[in-house]
Amino acid sequence: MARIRNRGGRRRRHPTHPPRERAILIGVDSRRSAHWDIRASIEELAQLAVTAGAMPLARVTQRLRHPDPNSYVGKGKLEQIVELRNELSATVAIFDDELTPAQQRTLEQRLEIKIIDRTALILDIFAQRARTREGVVQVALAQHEYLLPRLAGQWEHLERMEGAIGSRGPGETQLETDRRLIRNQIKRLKQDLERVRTHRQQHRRQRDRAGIPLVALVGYTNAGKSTLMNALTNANVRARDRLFETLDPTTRRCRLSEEHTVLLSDTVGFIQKLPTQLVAAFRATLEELEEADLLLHVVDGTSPDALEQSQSVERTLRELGIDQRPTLTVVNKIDALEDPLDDVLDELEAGLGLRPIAVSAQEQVNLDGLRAAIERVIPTLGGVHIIHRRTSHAVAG
Ligand SMILES: Nc1nc2c(ncn2[C@@H]2O[C@H](COP(=O)(O)OP(=O)(O)OP(=O)(O)O)[C@@H](O)[C@H]2O)c(=O)[nH]1
Ligand SMILES: [Mg+2]
Repeated sequence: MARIRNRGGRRRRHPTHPPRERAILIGVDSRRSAHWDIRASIEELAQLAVTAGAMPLARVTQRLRHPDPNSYVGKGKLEQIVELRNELSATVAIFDDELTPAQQRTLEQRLEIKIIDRTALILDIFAQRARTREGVVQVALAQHEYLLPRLAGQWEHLERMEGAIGSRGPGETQLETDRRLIRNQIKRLKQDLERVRTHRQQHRRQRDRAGIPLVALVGYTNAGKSTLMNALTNANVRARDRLFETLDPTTRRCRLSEEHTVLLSDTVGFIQKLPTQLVAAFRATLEELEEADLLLHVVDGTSPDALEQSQSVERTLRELGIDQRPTLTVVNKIDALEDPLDDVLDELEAGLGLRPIAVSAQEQVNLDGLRAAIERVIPTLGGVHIIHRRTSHAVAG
């Protein structure tokens, strides 16, 4: 079943396949988003939209203290968006934050085109990408959790109308039926995941017996984790210039030298405003990270937002409770930097408290340096507070 769905997904996002959704992107520049420049955030939303198969035609931003609780943007802005919709024959409006059910309803009524928020967009991309049973189930769970509180919004006005003409019959309303179906579905999906998890734990126990250290790649989506994985092992993971190319984890042996071999694991990337439903649903996948002895935090050095991206990765690691894990920061794509390498490294060191190791996974630059750095850390793994700060004794091993 998963395979059929995947094929459908692939066909849907093929670039020559019409019709592509014509999208207006909308974001609010509020204090909440202080650490992200609104333009960077909307640019990323555009990438997400393209990845999901839409065509971004216009970007609308508004500076507000908070998003409007009723309509996300203000009244005047909403008028402008209606005009834009007409001018551009837009078919979808994509919002840069997760909308509340109330905002969603107002916007649907006012704009009369499909309303999608950042969370739904990311969920959609994940649904298109999921290949394994585990991936499919996790995404489906996240989508159902997202949908549940929004069902009320979809049906409320109908019910009220029905009530007004006194025609509501006995038994369950449509809303109650739908909610019950979704809740049952959520329950089933959770049971499925539990089975996957048990299987995974058994698998892990076997690996533990082998006593090989586990090194996990983490980082912002599109940073080059899979490319690095392929460069360090012969994993053959698909690496492409698209957000969330990788969903399912891959683990391979990685030979560092004559003496040392580690297991290297590549997994799903992170993004700012990562939907909480996804983090929760992907716990089973992310548990792989909890087992890791060392994290390699891969940063795309060519991104103007490299520091913001790596900080948002650190926030997610904190959320997952693995921010205290020994970590090496790896700045990737140094073959394509516009700024001097030292400037990039200095900025990240100042922001993260760690001097990164510079590599190019694609051009295989300084991979020996990276292997040597991992190797230096290995004897200290199993201890607690190793190379977390840049201490010379930690890397002197
Ligand atoms: N110039 C340059 N491009 C790179 C390098 N490493 C990766 N890339 C490119 O960056 C894009 C993303 O690479 P991936 O390896 O798929 O990135 P990822 O971190 O696995 O991304 P997700 O799985 O989507 O989270 C691809 O187009 C790669 O070819 C590098 O060292 N230099
Ligand atoms: Mg990847």
